[in-house]
Amino acid sequence: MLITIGLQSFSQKQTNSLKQAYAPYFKIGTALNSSHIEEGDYDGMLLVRKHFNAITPENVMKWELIHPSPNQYNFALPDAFVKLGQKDSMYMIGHTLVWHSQLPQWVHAITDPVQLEQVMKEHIFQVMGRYKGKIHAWDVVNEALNEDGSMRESVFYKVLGSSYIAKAFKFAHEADPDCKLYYNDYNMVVPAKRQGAIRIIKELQAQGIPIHGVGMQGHWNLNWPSLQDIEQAITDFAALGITVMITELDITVLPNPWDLVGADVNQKFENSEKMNPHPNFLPDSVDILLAKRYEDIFKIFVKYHANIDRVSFWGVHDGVSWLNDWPIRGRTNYPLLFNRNYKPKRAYKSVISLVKQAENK
Ligand code: 9MR
Repeated sequence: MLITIGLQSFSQKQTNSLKQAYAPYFKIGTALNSSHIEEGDYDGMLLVRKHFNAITPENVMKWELIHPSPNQYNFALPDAFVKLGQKDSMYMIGHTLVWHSQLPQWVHAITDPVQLEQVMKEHIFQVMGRYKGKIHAWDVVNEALNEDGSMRESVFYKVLGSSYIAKAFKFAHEADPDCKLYYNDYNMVVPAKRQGAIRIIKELQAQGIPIHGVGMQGHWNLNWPSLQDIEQAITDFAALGITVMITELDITVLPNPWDLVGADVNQKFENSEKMNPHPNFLPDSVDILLAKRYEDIFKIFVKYHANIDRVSFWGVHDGVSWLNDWPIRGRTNYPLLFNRNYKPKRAYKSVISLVKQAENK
C-alpha cells in the first residue's frame, strides 16, 4: 500500500528508521548533549535509538569540560555517554582530543614545548585510555587549519610547531592501538583549506603514523557549498586511501550576518526580526527547499558510499541545534531532519525515500 507524506510516496511496509534504511551504505550518526546523556530528553532518546547507530558527544569530552585543571578530570558525563552507547550497541566517536577552542586557560598559558607535549600526551592517554576498547573512533585533532590551508595559530602550533599533529596521532595510537583516528574540520569543501588537510594527511602517511579517516563537518546552508564541491572533496580525500566521514551535518535556513560559511564558534552577531525570520514555524516554501537540499546532498553520499563510513548530524532535532544560538543568540533555526516536536520533517522523508527508491530500482 502506498501512502503520501510530504513530497514523497513510500510503502508502509518499508522501514521508517534511518539507520536501517541506510545500513547498506553507511552509519547514520548524531550528536548527544548532556540532556540526552542524562536521559532527561526522553523523546529525544527515542529518536536516537530508532534512527541512529553512531553517537558523538556534542560537548562533554571537550578538554575544558573533561580536564578543566591539571589534575582534575570530569568523567561522570563521558562515562554515562559510553554506558549509554554500550547499552544500545552504538558506534561511538570521541570528540575531541586536541582543539584550540574550549581549551582551558591553563593549557593556553603553557609556553614550554616539553611541558606542552607532556600535557598533550597525558591528556590523550588519560581520556582515550579510559575508554580503550569502548570508543571506536576519535576526532584526534580538530580544526587545525585556517581558511587558506595554512596552520591555525593555536597554542599547540605556536609552542610545538606543525609536528604537534603527528605527535597527537602517535600518542592516540599508543593509547588505543585499535581505535580509528580522524582529522576533523569544517569548510573542507573549500579547495584551499582542503589542500591544507591533504597536506596534513600526506605528512602523517609519509611518517607511517596512523590516520584512518577525515571528518568533513557539514555545517552548510541551502545554497552553499555547491554539490560539485562536496563531490570533489569526497573524491579528493578518498584518493588518499582513507575513509571519509560527514561528521557534523546541519543545514541552516537562516540569513547569514556576513554571509559567513563554516563554524568558527568565536563569532557572534545581534539578533533582529530580519535575522530571525521564522520565529514560530518553518514556512512550507523553506521546508521544501531544505528537503530538496538534503536529497541532493544525500544522493552524493549514496553515490560515494564505498568511501563514506558515516554521516553524522550535529544534533538530534531542531530544538537542540547549536545553530539556534550561533552566530546570533536566540534565533529559531530548522537545520535537522526532526522538528522541535520530535516529528520527521519533509527533509527526513526525502532522505529516507532516496535509498528506498534506489533499492527498488
Ligand atoms: O555544538 C557545539 C556547541 O554546543 C558548543 O557550544 C560549541 C563550543 O564548544 O561547539 C559546538 O560544536 C562544534 C564542534 O565541537 C566542532 N565543530 C564546530 C561545532 C559547532 O560550533
